[in-house]
Amino acid sequence: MPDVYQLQGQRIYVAGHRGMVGGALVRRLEAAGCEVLTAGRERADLTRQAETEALIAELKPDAIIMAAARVGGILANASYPADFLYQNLAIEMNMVEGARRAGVNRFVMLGSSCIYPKLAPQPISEDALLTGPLEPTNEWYAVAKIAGLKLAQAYRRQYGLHYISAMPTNLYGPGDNFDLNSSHVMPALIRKAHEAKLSGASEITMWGTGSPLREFLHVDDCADAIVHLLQHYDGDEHVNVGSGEDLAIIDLLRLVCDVVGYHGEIRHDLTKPDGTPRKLMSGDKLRAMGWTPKIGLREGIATTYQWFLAHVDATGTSSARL
Ligand code: GFB
Repeated sequence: MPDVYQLQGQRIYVAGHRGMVGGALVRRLEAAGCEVLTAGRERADLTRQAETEALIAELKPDAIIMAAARVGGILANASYPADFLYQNLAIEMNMVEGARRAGVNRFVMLGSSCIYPKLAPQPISEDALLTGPLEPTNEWYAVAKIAGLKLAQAYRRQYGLHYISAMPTNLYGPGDNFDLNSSHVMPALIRKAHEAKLSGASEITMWGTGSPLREFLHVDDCADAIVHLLQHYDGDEHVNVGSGEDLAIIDLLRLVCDVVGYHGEIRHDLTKPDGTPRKLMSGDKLRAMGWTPKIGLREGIATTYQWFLAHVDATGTSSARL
């Protein structure tokens, strides 16, 4: 595919560089020969308009990738609806308007597969957006992410800016949040299996029935796809970023236990929600642009477990990027 944007030597601001996705983007862009710009929360609180606009005016990047967000797993989403809606809307609005004011011509907005209706036909193609009711456990986050992609579209239409949006599936990898109350399922299961192995526990407890199906993508593949879009895509519609394969959560747990080396019984905590029954995205649009994922699920889990062993201490807090 022809390039719409040459990366080499470009100054690219990665918002949210301390998060799992932002960290992966920094690594990927540096490998591509970009000058990567970052700014921590101590320099600017991105939920504050004046601070965000001043930061972007000062950095004056050639492009921005928006990986800053309030994120979390199913329980965090359901427990903090106001935070997930307000903080994400504020960050998106401040970043997009700040970018326009500073004359930033290229911008990649990141969303999530939860933007689609709870019962969307599978695999979910981009045009399923806004065709039905959302999954209640994360509708607040989903509404904010839908607003984010609409902001990018609106700024393209009104101002002629090259703003695009990417919608990643459930991500995992180095730099993930391993806190059991706020994390997504993958880091939670890695940690639970590891701790069960260490303590010699006879059983491990997962949330819900284990029957929901989820698609997982390693964060390094996700960063690679986002950079691919920055280089090759300049369209109005958002683009799904996934692995193209899903599995039941119970099978994910079996796989994680196998990688970690834990062989106990599986128990279910049915007081915890299942969430949406299935959300496998269609990756046709991105594949047609010449991108495919490279990291298999077992391999990705194994390297993420190695990262967990090296960086997360006994209290579950990480020494890096969390
Ligand atoms: O990854 P997760 O928290 O979020 O949960 P979603 C996925 C599935 O794993 C649910 C089950 O069916 C959970 O009930 N699960 C089993 C567990 N054991 C555990 C556990 O120990 N911890 C966790 N967290 N889950 C999120 C959205 O939805 O997906 C976000 O809430 C975002 O907004 C993200 O869109 C991509 O996949 O259900």
